[in-house]
Amino acid sequence: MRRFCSVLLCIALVFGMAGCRKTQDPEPTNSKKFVIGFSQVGSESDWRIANTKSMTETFSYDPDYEFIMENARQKQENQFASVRRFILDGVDMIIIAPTIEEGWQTVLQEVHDAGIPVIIMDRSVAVWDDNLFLTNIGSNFLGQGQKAAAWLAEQTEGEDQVNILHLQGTRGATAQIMRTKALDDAVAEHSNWIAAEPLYGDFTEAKAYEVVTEYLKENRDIDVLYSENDNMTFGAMHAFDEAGITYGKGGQVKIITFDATKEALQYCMDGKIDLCVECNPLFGPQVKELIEKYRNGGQIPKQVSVEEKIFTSKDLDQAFIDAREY
Ligand code: GZL
Repeated sequence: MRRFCSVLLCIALVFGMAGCRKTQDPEPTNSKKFVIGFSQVGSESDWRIANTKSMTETFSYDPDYEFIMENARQKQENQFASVRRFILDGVDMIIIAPTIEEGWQTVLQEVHDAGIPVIIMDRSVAVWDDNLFLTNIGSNFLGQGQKAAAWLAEQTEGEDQVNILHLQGTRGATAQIMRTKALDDAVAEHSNWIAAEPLYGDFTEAKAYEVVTEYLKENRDIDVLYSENDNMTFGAMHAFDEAGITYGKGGQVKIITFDATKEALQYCMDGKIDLCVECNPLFGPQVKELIEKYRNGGQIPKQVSVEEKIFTSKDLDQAFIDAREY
């Protein structure tokens, strides 16, 4: 009998345990992830691709974060739609790389009213209340243009006339506004500098090739190309080649370009581009540092800039270029 009871007891225990297992609470999940909604300008340039890679690598592999990126394909209205979706999703933070500066007041006020913090990254926004965002992290675009102008002044000292072809990026983007301002200020200071009506290349290689090809049909008297990003420069170089216009070391046209991507640095070392002005896209880690500081209750500055340099062929060698991340 005793044996029978012990067997019954074992059976009861086994079923009890099973039942217990079935009713056992699920493992407690780890603490809630910090959800970031990121509205990116687009994929218009090598610079932008590198910037997206830096942000994605910084946040997507960190278990503490959920990173949602939406590509606006260079249209501000797509960014507004993304930001409003992020509000509805109840994200913990919104990061915006704005296509252009104007037009953000209303949607940033909506984000503010929803109590979601915002980081403005890369370019800036023109709003009358800078409490609508935590911080603006990006380059000193005016400083970049001023470095280029100072270099050009040195290179053209004593020349009677310097004819400048100005290739502008996306009109209204901070990078375009400030790189253009630097050139306009320098032209005003140098009576021998003549800048033709700027061409509009929208930071893309295809658009730059198109507008420069058209321009060269009527104008060939160019001494300098001031191109507001590398991809537009590559388009212009293609157009110069087809028109038989030489450039770089010993060529007709001095080329100044912004971003300093690997391909541009290679052209610079090979004597095809005269000056590369660095614009650093790799600030994912810096953005994460700012967010961690914010999450720990720290104060973060309203403006954070990134370190950048200028390069001519004498600053470059193959090992340096190969080691570059973008
Ligand atoms: C600069 C960035 C610009 C790059 C271009 O921070 O906004 O946009 O110079 C990119 O290559 O398209």
